[in-house]
Amino acid sequence: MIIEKINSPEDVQALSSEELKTLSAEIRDCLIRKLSKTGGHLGSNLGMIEITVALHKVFHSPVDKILFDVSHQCYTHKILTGRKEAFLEEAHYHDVSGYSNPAESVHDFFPIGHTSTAISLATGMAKVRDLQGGKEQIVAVIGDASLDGGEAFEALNYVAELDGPVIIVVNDNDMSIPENYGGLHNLLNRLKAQNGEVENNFFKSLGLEYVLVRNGHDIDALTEAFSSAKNSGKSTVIHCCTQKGKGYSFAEKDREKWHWAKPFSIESGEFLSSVPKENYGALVAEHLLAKMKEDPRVVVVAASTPLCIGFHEENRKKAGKQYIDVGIAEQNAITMTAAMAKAGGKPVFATNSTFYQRAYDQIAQEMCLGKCPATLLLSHASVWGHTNDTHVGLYDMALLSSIPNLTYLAPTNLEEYLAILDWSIEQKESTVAIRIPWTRVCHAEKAVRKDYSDVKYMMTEEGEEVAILALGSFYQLGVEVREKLKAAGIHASLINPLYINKKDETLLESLKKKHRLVVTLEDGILQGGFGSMISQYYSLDKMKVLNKGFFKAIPSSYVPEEFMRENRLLPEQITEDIIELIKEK
Ligand SMILES: Cc1ncc(C[n+]2csc(CCOP(=O)(O)OP(=O)(O)O)c2C)c(N)n1
Repeated sequence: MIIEKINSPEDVQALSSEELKTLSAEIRDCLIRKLSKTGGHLGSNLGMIEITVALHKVFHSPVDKILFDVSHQCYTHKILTGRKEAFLEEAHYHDVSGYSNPAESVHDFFPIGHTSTAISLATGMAKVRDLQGGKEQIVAVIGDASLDGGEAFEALNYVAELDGPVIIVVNDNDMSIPENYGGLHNLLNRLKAQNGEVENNFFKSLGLEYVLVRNGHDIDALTEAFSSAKNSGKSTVIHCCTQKGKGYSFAEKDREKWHWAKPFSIESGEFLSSVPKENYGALVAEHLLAKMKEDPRVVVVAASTPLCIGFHEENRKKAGKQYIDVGIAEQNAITMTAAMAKAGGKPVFATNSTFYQRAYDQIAQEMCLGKCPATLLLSHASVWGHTNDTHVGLYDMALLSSIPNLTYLAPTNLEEYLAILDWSIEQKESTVAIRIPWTRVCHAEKAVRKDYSDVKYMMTEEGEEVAILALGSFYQLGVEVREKLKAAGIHASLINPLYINKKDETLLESLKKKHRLVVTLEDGILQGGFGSMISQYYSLDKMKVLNKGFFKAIPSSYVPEEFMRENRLLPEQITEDIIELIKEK
């Protein structure tokens, strides 16, 4: 097999056109086989094989720099740059991460996982090249949907200022995770339909050359387009039309489902594990759809990740015009959401914790300064969410806690979650963010409150000496720790604080009567989070405070159980630490 002989891009450069085609077919088989065992970004990677092979045929990495946007589509690049064992041999499947990673190879330049960055990175590298009189090529590879992001637009704007060229390869598979939206996609579609010839080609009007490769799986056409752009010395957009999931029929048919696949049976196309029937995503979608039916002002806003709240295609259709997807454009999503709230709408924006980082300023300024009564839902905000360093959902509490006029709540079960959501949608005071619980679905033991305007923590078990404030997804951890302490003769109080960024001073004050240690448990980084707020509260008191959460250092990818152990967050470790502390007088 040719793939077995590929140890570096030079080996690709030595291959004939026919051999490159054979190599591509071998890579396709290899990716399907590996991903059927490990899961991963199957659809995006199957569509990128020929583009990547042609890039390494024409450009000389790592002197020429190939920069992948999101970098979720860089598996073929990894195979061609000395990491094939991680795709061919089961024992090595987990040797590489799913994104570009400079710790793995000199052919990877940035640890990247968020979208719309590649053109900006390319302009930065090109600027330094030009300052030093370098001649290397800088290539940004970006998906059609990732072009939506403001950062990509901003960088396209800057390209005209460069002395030397950058090459921008647009992999247009006509999909984001769900379908695409907006004028840019209309333009890409017109370009495809009209053989690259349209009036007012946006890329050309910005001063870039533009080339269409109608079949982005045709290695010869791709190598020709890449070589001419390279030789032209001009900044060029090469628009390559590809099929997401190319070569695996199930993935070609249902492109959304196969964007990221769980381990699956190659023959039947069935995923080997299923989502539990009862899950927070599906249940909240049902709830929101019912509210939308009753009230046309309720609008769900997505930024290309609607599945995080169960808005699959059927639900999107049911929601009709009350569902908006702005594309991968979190900043615009937040500002639009703020404006809708101001204009009398009842908008609910949802995405993953990690993607909110994009829009800190929009939340702080456009949304919260003006007290816009919008609802923000944060999913995957947990150690059990995404486990790659680019995607961890552990920073949001510190991030949002610093913003005035925002109430950030962490429900611990379904009934609490839906009650908070109902209250949030109807209240008119200011912005409310909700950290979606990231555990199996739990249910409330008692009726839950309807109004969350007053900051009230909930004492669920009253004890003495030790008080455990177990926040959100770590509430169950608090339950376990309390049980273990009980076995050791300590009857701790257990509290469900609910409010991540606000203090219930009445309750905190009352704890002083019977407790000498307060323990905070939070599913996020410690610095600037919930526990640090509680520590500050008691800073002038005798009360001891033990903050349990995560240190800021996050490994490039982690196994949750091990990561919990490293942070002394397993129930037995927390119990041990508590017992040790209360031994001291
Ligand atoms: C800032 C940000 N928002 C959302 C995501 C989630 N996400 C990952 S890939 C993707 C779709 C990318 O589509 P495209 O660029 O067209 O590449 P494709 O996967 O279709 O090849 C999205 C929305 C992300 N990684 N970063």
